[in-house]
Amino acid sequence: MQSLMKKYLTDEVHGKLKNLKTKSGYTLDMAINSGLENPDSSIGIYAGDEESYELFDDMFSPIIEEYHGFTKDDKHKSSLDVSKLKDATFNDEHILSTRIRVGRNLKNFPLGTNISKSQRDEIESMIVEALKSLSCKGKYYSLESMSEEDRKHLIKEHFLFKEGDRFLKAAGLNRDWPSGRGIYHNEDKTFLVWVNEEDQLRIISMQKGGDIQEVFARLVQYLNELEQKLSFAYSKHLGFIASCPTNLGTAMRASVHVKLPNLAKDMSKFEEICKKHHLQIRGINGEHSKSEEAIFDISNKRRLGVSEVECVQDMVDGVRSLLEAEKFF
Ligand code: ADP
Ligand code: CIR
Repeated sequence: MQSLMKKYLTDEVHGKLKNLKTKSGYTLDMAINSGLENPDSSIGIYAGDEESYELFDDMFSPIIEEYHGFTKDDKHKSSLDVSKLKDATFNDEHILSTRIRVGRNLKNFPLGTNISKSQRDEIESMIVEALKSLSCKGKYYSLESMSEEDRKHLIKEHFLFKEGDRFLKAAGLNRDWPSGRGIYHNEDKTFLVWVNEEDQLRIISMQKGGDIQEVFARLVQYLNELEQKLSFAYSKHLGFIASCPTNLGTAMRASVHVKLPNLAKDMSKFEEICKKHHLQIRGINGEHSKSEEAIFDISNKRRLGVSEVECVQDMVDGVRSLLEAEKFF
């Protein structure tokens, strides 16, 4: 598989961009390092700051267009109106759990790929302060002071990010690990915030079963509360700014863990339904992992040029089609 970075990095584009540097000191070589070091990358490029998307536009634009179907003339849109979501409560034993996350980064800071240790620590403090204002009861756990046993348990239960992802490492995102990183969660772990992983914030709502409506409503409620305290990097054209171009726009990934033993036997049919509904298939432990016991992580693929409601609706409609195909296999 060829990454989108390799597909669009022509000699001409490389020659034009190779000597440019953003104000925070990010270069094209830094942006493409993850894809060069990891030939199995699907995308292979990361931004260092909001300016990277403008300065290295010749590189980012075609990738953004191919991944999201979003052109330079398109406009991003937003809607967090939970009441607009249709038929989003499943009562089906095939759906084991639901998770919706958005990525966010703070305005006026470089992204995690190009941040200094002191900036990362400052961001952690700002986020921890903002989390104290949430109306839910929760606590922040710094990764530095967490026991190895607790960390492994949280990862196994799908609550915490893994360490040492080679794609993120080559993008500069694991520097000074584990300093400045951590996780906030409420008592029953249905609302969580990852701090300083791939993006400075990953804001997550999750629970067992298929009540996607409830998961979305919870996310929107606490996201609105956090927005009262923190200013997030946002551009009119690209929406919320993220390190990886696949996360621009809504920065939303709405997923279910769903058991599909019949469809697992016919991957081309499975993939055809996913393509029709703009869905991505991941494994049981997230990106770059494998499916186990025919359980798949199914999520919306498009995040830019579509609203948050549309992202979730893509997933809801696609999952309904998959469940029907599974039943009448
Ligand atoms: P992200 O979703 O932030 O892009 P990953 O794909 O690495 O990153 O997933 C992060 C974690 O969330 C992984 O442990 C993954 O298994 C878990 N996860 C994703 N979707 C679900 C879901 N619907 N139910 C339970 N856990 C999930
Ligand atoms: C890659 O290029 O494979 C990694 N940097 C992850 C890219 C984003 N993930 C995705 O859309 N599957």
